[in-house]
Amino acid sequence: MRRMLLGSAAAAVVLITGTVSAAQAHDGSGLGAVRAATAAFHNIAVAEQHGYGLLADANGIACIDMPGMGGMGVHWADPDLVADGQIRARAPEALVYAPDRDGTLVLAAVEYVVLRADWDGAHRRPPALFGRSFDVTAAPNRFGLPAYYSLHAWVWKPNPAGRFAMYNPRVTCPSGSPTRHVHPAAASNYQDMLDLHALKTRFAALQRGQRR
Ligand SMILES: [Cu+2]
Repeated sequence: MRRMLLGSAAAAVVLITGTVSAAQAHDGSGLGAVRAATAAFHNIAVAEQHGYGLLADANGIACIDMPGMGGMGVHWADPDLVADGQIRARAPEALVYAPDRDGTLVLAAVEYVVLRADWDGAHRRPPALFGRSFDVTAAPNRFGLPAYYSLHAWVWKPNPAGRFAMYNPRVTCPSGSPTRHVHPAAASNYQDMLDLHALKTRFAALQRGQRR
């Protein structure tokens, strides 16, 4: 109980000061700030109010797993964040919810995503957060995306494979679960995000042209 009280006191300090350094003092890695920034998103409705939407792969599969490695779970992603070409610790591009025993989705991880072309066009080094370099997913991939960088951080559910591993052996996607496969119309997909991204890029180019 005492530990719990101390823990919530530290969380309150993070909320009050809102600084990354306070959070780093809290758990030594800056992950406390990520928890503080995403705590409200345990409620999926709140996440949706903040711009996150259910995401499926090119085949409409929502619960992402990899036989032998475990699962990620179901992603809610913010297309604006995916398309902005930036990485910010407290604004993850995706929230990852793992189905619990009765299929209820429980917030488990956050995921940072940036397209490789966007990042490499503006930086000399690949992206890193919390002292970890991002994973690279080549194209073609199940999401129909061009190559992208991503980093999972299992801030809400322990991952025996590692805090920043892509898959969590404790996450499974039950085959009968309604969250496993969704009707394409029910979820956005990365292609929509890319279309949005292309639109924004064109818009930015137009604005630059007008300023000249
Ligand atoms: Cu993921």
